[in-house]
Amino acid sequence: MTEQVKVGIIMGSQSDWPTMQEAAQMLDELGVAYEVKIVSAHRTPDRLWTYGKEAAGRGLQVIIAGAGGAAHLPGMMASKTRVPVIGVPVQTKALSGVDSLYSILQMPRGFPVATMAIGAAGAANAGLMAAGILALQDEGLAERLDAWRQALSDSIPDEPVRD
Ligand code: RP5
Repeated sequence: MTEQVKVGIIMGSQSDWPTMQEAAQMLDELGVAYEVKIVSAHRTPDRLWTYGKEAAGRGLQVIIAGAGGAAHLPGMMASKTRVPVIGVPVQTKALSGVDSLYSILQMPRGFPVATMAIGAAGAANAGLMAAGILALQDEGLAERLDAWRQALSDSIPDEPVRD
């Protein structure tokens, strides 16, 4: 039997993958099944519509959506599904990702997107956030996430290296 995929990682373009792979790697590390798709608010609006319409019925519990520039994907996805959407602002050349951040962050009341930091750290944190949500109902995952967090804390030295 194949494992139920509970996390959807979507992005506006192939060019977002180097950033969004950080979310995928985090889910790999924590043993969370996910799918990865290119879904663009502007270039494939019908795909966005269908993905959002079917998300809850397909058993998705969290959607991680990354986009850059006029980054409407996370917000539009949040408009189409009640499945929680975590937004990742992809860093851009022209405006360093502040454009992406503001596009994703400033949602109107009623349709929230949980917005992460710009770029790779934001994508990695999106993976951790998705895992944290799923861990509320998955003891094994909760233990793995606790262990991951502890290992990170343990890796931080008490004092800086002075050269
Ligand atoms: C957005 O436009 C994508 O999310 C991407 O970050 C940005 C640029 O896309 P490409 O022109 O690289 O395909 O829709």
